[in-house]
Amino acid sequence: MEAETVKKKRIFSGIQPTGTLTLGNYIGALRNFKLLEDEYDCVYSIVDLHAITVRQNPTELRKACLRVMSLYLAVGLSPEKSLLYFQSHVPQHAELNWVLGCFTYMGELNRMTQFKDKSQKHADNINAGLYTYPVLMAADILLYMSDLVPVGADQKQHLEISRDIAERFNKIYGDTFVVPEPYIGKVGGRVMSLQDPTRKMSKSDPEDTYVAMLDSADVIRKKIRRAITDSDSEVRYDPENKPGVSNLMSIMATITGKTMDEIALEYGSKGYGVFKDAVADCIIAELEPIQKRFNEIITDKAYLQQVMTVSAERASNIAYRTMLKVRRKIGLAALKL
Ligand code: ATP
Ligand code: LTN
Repeated sequence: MEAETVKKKRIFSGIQPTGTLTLGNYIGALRNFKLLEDEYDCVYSIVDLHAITVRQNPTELRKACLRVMSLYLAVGLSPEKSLLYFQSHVPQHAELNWVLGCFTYMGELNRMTQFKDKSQKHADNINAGLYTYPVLMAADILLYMSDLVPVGADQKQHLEISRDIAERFNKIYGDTFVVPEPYIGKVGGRVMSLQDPTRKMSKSDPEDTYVAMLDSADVIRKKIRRAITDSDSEVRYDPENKPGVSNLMSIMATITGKTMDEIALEYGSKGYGVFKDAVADCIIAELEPIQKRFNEIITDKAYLQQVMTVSAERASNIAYRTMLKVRRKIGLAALKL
């Protein structure tokens, strides 16, 4: 009997092309994208429509889009194995966004903590897109019948609303969407700010609060040395009382694969200076090869264009089929050309 080919489960995730990607984006998301690439059928988008929920400079946005695509490729994602494309190149994202918006309650959106945070940060531009951002995210995920969504811990609430929308739709119209599961790393799901380790590291905060994936070795070392710790000098994992040191330990643990106990044993009494240098060393060793590949890819515009075109076409085929099904289920008249 012929061996049965088992269909791989599907992954979807996305990163916004805003600012510069940080170590938080890498550890919480991009690194897992690569780790999961062989086991799953992966769709990785650059969610440019989400990016415009805050005001962007068009020239900067265009550059950031190509930077994120280059980083996808530089971490080793393969355009032969995975789809690497821009959200705006597949118009069905916006179409499904509208449909799902009609199945989302304002009460649900009112509870979203990211909306509350971003409204505070951008008080002069609290627009409707920022408010319905989670609906577009649900559309991204559900459009591809995704089983699993690798994200940082900050996106857990958005994943929950995506699941609720999928379940609600399925209940009304019968099985239509796959209800997605989040994939959040046990360690590294929330990398904290270097200057305020009680808040998540964020690319829209001041420079010294994050390590950028494209920072030079010198800058990385400087930022880690200046990271806020505590007045004690023991390297011990205790996120509540020692959030700064615990954050650096988590970073080291995800990159090196060492456990917290091993790190504590190795650096426990050596003092923060030695420990911080070791943390900087492992970040630099991890990012340097990525940066080298990035510098080659970013200048190869023809290659970038080819990857985004081929992937967008393949993504569109999947998205088109989902929308046919959705249109039929909700009772829109079929257009036969
Ligand atoms: P901003 O900081 O401007 O709000 P962001 O970095 O949170 O942007 P995205 O670029 O869309 O937003 O995030 C991409 C991925 O990186 C998401 O899966 C998100 O959960 C993850 N991520 C972002 N920051 C962190 C962090 N500090 N720790 C772990 N994962 C993170
Ligand atoms: N909201 C996410 C980015 C994002 C996303 C997605 C992540 C948009 N669509 C779909 C996973 C799946 C953020 O990190 N800010």
